[in-house]
Amino acid sequence: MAEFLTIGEPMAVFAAENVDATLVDAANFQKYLAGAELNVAIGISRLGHSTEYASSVGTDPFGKYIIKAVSDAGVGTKYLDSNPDFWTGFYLKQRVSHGDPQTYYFRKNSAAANFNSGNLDKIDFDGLKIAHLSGIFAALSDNDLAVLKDLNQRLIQHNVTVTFDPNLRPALWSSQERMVAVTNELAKQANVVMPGINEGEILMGSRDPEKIADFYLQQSELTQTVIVKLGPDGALIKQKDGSQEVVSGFRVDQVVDTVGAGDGFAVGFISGLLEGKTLREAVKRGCAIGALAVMSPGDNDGYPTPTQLADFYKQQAALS
Ligand code: KDG
Repeated sequence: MAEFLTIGEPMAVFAAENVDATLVDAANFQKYLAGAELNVAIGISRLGHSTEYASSVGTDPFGKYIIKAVSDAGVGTKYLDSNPDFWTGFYLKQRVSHGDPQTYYFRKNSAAANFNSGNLDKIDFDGLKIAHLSGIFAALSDNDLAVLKDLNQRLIQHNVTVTFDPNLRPALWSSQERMVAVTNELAKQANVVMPGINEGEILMGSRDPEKIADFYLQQSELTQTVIVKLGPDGALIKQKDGSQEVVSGFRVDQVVDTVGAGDGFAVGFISGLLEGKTLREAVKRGCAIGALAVMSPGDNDGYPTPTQLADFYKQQAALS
């Protein structure tokens, strides 16, 4: 079995090439592979770890493209099936000169939103060390929320470390109240909770990173570590025993696209843990890969190989 597992919705993304054009006016688009949890699996695989990704696509051209691209990226496809009854999701993404781009989803009732819960029985938990779950899959359908909870319980039974990224996508939820309630409930079943500071504010009402961390540490026995992502300012790590530390981030010259930076952080953090790094080193790597991610137009194409990661650290050391 692989060291790492995740479950999510894979998509094709069409990223506009014209800078600052609206999605209505943009004329040229480049196709890339997307999906928050898949981004994490791709990044971890690129760093040399064995990964599996559970999901479902349609038998349409996007589904075929995704199966090929996932396999080309070295991510295991044992739990990625094709369902002829549903379409594969895709989305459009703006290219902006600053800030976050506008996005538009075509993913309602997709194959991934109809994930076959029987597929969970196929999962081999032997040797699995870390699984990454995110609020996006929970938002897709009641079916997927039940699947996510079931998988989470199986992971706990098999002593697999569970990392959880709220990944708030308001467009996918019926209401903000439901998004907040379900996301905070899911966080209780994770060993490591990784909200962004803006997400923390929506989820528990404060922008104070320490208060956000305390909220998640206090609401569950299982949660041992909370990492609050602070964007270019790095991240706060807080642990159950009360110890805490802020790890500084990296500055980049030119931000091309911010989508996928949070997943890049997860790539760095999780791969660091898989390699036996300290929490601090793993979070630092998360910050590095988050920074590398914003320099590329696709959602996961900026994630580094081990050599590219080492080069990035060298360049940053030379600058300081
Ligand atoms: O985190 C990046 C993802 O948001 C992107 O790849 C696709 O919107 C997306 C999603 O919901 O997975």
